[in-house]
Amino acid sequence: MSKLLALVTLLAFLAGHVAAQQEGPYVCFNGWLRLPTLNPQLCRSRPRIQPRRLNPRGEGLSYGYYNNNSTYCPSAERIIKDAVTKAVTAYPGIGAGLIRLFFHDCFVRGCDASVLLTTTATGNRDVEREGPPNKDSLRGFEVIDEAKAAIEKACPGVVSCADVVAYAARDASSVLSNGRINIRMAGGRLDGRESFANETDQLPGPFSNLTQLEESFYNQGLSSDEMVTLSGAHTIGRGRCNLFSDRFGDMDPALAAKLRAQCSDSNNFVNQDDVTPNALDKQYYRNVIDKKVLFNSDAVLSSVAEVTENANSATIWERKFEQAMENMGKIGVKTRATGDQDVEIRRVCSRVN
Ligand code: HEM
Ligand SMILES: *[C@@H]1O[C@H](CO)[C@@H](O)[C@H](O)[C@H]1NC(C)=O
Ligand SMILES: *[C@@H]1O[C@H](CO)[C@@H](O)[C@H](O)[C@H]1NC(C)=O
Ligand SMILES: *[C@@H]1O[C@H](CO)[C@@H](O)[C@H](O)[C@H]1NC(C)=O
Ligand SMILES: CC(=O)N[C@H]1CO[C@H](CO)[C@@H](O)[C@@H]1O
Repeated sequence: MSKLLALVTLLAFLAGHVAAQQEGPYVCFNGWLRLPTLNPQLCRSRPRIQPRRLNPRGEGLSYGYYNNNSTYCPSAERIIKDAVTKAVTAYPGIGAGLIRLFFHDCFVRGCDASVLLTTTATGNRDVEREGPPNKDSLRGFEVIDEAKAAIEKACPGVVSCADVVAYAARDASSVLSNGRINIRMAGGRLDGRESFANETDQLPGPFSNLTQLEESFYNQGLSSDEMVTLSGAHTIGRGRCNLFSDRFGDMDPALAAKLRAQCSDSNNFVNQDDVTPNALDKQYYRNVIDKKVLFNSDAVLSSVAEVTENANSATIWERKFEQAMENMGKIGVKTRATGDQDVEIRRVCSRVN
């Protein structure tokens, strides 16, 4: 009976997205849809586009970028840190939101704050925020906006929204790990002026298998180990029931029973880590081993050796997480050094200048 219910819910969920899917010729939100049988008419795979590894080493980024005289705004990092600390202390879920915002920004068009736009230079409103992985799911925008507004008062037109997102993810990681995770985040990103919902199909989804996860990170210039390391962020924040309600049978029975009860409405959210829900810690890896994770994309990691290693050593995972977050912040960045066209320092993060 409940299996039937789950199936009906799933099909209803699919129906919503299948319609959107037919619009673009090549778009297929593979990992975000669990198509009962993969229908090639609905879901033609993208032609193997060249992975956007335009600037893999983050050319043009530097530490303390806004302490430099040509881009001087020495209060910027402090303003962001204060805004993030205040918001995350009051409501830890916002910290999870900020860390995920950074990931979703960097994986689509590089870390250029394209995820924040509600309307673009070409007047497009079908922006990344409207894409299936983001809509009604991303959070933390108001913290970015608050920090940016304060920075604009202190030094107008100097600090990019892309850097605000990156620093906010760093600071949220520090707060949620109780100071154990300290990412050396470089600055110097410029903001993009375009954003498209269909490009969010670059993001791996909860139904992705191991090959698909590895491939999506590889396409961004990140290794399989970095994929496993960064997945550890699922030790905080929330997940929506309809993205895992087909998996109760594969979970730890006690947790499955608890989640079933919390999932009376398939649109409900539950904690990703039932053990230490608001701590950015290595508990995620223990949960993978114990079948206490929500998504298929988490469960498939159980075959990976690094999971055991991370589960057994906080410092090993914490140092790798710091490095991998820094590397994620280099994906496809546009900087003063790269000579990209159509970039700017946005005044308001949700719209182009
Ligand atoms: C490996 C592939 C990944 C997949 C398939 C994936 C998928 C998901 C899904 C489905 C959710 C729940 C969203 C919702 O129900 O609204 C989620 C939440 C989250 N993800 Fe991931 N994710 C991945 C990697 C990452 C990475 C690399 C990070 C950051 C380093 C990250 C950070 C988070 C956080 C913090 C949340 C909770 C957000 C909140 O509570 O607002 N994820 N992810
Ligand atoms: C994505 O959407 C944009 C604008 O809506 C469109 O021009 C583009 O062709 C689409 N891309 C794909 C791959 O469908
Ligand atoms: C400071 O700016 C100069 C000139 O743009 C640049 O060459 C230098 O690398 C910058 N230093 C830092 C730390 O950003
Ligand atoms: C992962 O999914 C892809 C696409 O559906 C499929 O071709 C592949 O065989 C799957 N790999 C594994 C290991 O299940
Ligand atoms: C790094 C650097 O050159 N800093 C200088 C920037 O400008 C201020 C005031 O103009 C100087 O005090 C700093 O030494």
